[in-house]
Amino acid sequence: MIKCISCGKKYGLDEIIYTCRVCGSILEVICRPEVSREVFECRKFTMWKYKEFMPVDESKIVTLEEGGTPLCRCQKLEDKLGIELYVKVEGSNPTGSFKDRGMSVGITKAMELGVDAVGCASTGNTSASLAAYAARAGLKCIVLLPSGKVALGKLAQAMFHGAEVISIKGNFDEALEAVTALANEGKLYLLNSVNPFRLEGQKSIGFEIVDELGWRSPDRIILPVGNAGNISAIWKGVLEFYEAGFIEELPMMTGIQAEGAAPIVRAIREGKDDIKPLENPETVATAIRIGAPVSAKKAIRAIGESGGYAETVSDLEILEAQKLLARTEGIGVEPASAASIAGLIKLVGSEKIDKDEKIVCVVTGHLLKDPNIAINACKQPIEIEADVEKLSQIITKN
Ligand code: AN7
Repeated sequence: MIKCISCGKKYGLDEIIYTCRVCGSILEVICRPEVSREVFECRKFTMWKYKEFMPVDESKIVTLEEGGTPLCRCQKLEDKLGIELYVKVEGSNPTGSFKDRGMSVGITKAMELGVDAVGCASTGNTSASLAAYAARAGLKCIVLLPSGKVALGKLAQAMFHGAEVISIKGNFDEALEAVTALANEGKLYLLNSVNPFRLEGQKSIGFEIVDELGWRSPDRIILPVGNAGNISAIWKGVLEFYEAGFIEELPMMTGIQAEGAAPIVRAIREGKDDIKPLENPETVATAIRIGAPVSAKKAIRAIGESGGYAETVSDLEILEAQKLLARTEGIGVEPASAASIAGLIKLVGSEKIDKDEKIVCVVTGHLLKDPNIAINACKQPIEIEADVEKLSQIITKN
């Protein structure tokens, strides 16, 4: 069943519905399979390893074998920060971001419902992922992008997978409003994370983390927050495994926003249970350049219930963390993803995080998503002839 998170009104799993018809609040899918942990044993490591927890018909899934991403221990950063650190590398998904998990479930649901067109507004990754999964399913795909604010790799993916890409003169929040209106007119099936089936896929990040840690929860999970779907989804995942008796503890959910786009951090600091939309969000991390996060209520609840924390980081801190992760651990991530590492560094520095904590930072998208940022952050290559003498002079000098 689908249930309103505010008034509790229930809806059927086959209803096309994005917000509660009674109170207007956001919805969640209720999923309580009766299985034991042993059913997962010997299955291939993709997010479908946990298929009993996915509310779709498993015989008809649309998949690119998403999930099953690496959980890399980061020894050098551990030495620097004095904590136990693992990084969940979501850039290893088929289109290079965690969005693939949600799209696999979302597009499967779209097929079950028998729709012929899907759509979204996006800061980039959602559109790249939707375009690929819609192509695989043979569905028409329409994506609305904020003009001039989508990283090159993501734009290339959305266009190349055959989506109808429309550039909106406005920001993400305005694009989302427009596409939601189209969805409400029945012109397309909306696959932004307001669609609760998206989060059902993304909750598998939480499943995988505790599975990989030997059915133990880390003390804390840190991740970047834009629309706040992912932090809500991961919390839902760990909570479902906790309620199923698969794990005995829960992680403190810790959300990081860019200073110029931090309505959730502000709401939490003011003790509110929902945000006040921010008119002109701005950050170098274009993926999380969002002023009116749709899943804010769920995220604020997750952070509160788990005893977690919300913090902001500056654009400079984001770019420094991105480079640090790339150069000390070999993990290349896009700026938004580096917000989790920047947040970790800031919270260890301000002693909000204890030195004996076991921490998982989720890095959400691949470095190549935003090649311009990467190239502009580096010294440009020297161009010379292929002459051994000149070459050896240069490499010894450097
Ligand atoms: C790399 O693609 O919102 O808090 O339209 O691409 O669940 O929104 C992207 C979000 C973090 C934030 N990291 O996740 C979109 C979009 C990366 C992202 C987020 C996004 P949410």
